[in-house]
Amino acid sequence: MFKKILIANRGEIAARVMRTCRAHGIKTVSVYSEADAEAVHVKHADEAYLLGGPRVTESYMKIDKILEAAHQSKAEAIHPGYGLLSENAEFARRCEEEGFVFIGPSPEVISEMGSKIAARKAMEKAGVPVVPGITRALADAEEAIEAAETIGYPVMLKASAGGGGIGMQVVYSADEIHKAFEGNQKRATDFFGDGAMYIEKFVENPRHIEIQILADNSGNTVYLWERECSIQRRHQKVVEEAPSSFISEETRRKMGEAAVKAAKSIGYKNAGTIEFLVDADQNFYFLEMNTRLQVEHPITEEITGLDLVKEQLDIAAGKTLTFAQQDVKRDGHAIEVRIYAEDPKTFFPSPGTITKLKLPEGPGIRHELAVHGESIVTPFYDPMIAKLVVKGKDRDEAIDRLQEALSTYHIEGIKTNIPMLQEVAAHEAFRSGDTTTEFVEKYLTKKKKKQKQTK
Ligand code: MV4
Repeated sequence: MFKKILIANRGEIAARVMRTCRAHGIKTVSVYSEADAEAVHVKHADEAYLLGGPRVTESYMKIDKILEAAHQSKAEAIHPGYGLLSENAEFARRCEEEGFVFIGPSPEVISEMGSKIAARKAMEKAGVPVVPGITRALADAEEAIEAAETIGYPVMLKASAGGGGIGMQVVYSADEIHKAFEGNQKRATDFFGDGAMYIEKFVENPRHIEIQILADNSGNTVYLWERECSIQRRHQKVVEEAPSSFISEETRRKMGEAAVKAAKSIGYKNAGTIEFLVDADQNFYFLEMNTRLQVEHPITEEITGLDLVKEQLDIAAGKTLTFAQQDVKRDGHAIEVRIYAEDPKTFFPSPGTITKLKLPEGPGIRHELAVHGESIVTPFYDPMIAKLVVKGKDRDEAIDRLQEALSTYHIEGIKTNIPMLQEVAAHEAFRSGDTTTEFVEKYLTKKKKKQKQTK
């Protein structure tokens, strides 16, 4: 096992990775920006190296600076966390070239899954169901219209380099493609430096269900069940749960097996997630693969009893998985909510200084924190400051615990989205499991309007 690793990230995920390291006697090296000198990930590390200015482009995205810190500290491996450089194939390649183990899949696989067209192609080849659509870059609106006629409207125009909704639009007619194509292509070019566009049939009111997999270097690949992450706001996940209350045991097994097939076919190594859209009839379609540990990984840990970071470290160190598919447990129900420093009414980020932090405690409650009692929440980074993870013997108990925990969660000094999370947790549509991707639109925005009207 590694003696020392560098964590090329910040906030709660850096602290999370360090917790596992500490538990296993691995020394930790953190990197930080000028804005993060007092941050949790610096406090928790054995060593810390300043990268540069507060903006991520001056610090956490600086590959050369990070590798310099890795050399100086004599770290053996680098954990990229999520976001930032975690799905940057060049970073993974540079780590390897300079003699460090990148804790993740190969640069080739990161690159292949980073292109949604290449990923679709790989999945078609492997026999994993993809959304009906076309698997090549469209030159212009005319080509897109031609393709759309064969698929049938409505279709979704997507950027190959996309994700997170950028360069993506639903279109209902040739006329709309004419209007939408160039704008989305330009946005994709501006954002990703890649304007390749493709189209898929639009799946209406789907669920977003993803499968966690682990793959070692000896050819063993297992699935660790699913996470349902349908409740999102502007492509930002808000609530995630495991298991999904929607899919049948048969769909669960089929999706798990499809995910393993997907991972094996591309030579995937380490922890990864295969995202699927699931329609009302439980048909599932590959959407994309995330080649990193995800924000919502704790709910999988809660139901399986595994430490996913430990599994990542073991795999990266060349160890063989110590369990097979039939040994993977599934116990109880876990829910994660993301606590954002944002105004609950306008949804704008709410930076500031936390003056008081009082956390709920009790059975089935877990915290992943990016902040402490006197933290400064700067405007430079993702406004997610904490994750609250609850577990119960079943979904009802988990929701009860979530409601109780949210009602006693106390943060002073900044605004948070806790009121919105409480609204979700208390909603009968959430309790009944009507958790499609349209949840926020359908239940929360309308309710607000009604409240206004009755005032
Ligand atoms: C879709 C879709 C419907 N049909 N693709 C959103 C982010 C990006 N990764 C893919 N997304 C979607 N792709 C087809 N063919 C609907 C969405 C989508 C969505 C997906 C998961 C969770 C929330 C969502 C919210 C809006 C749209």
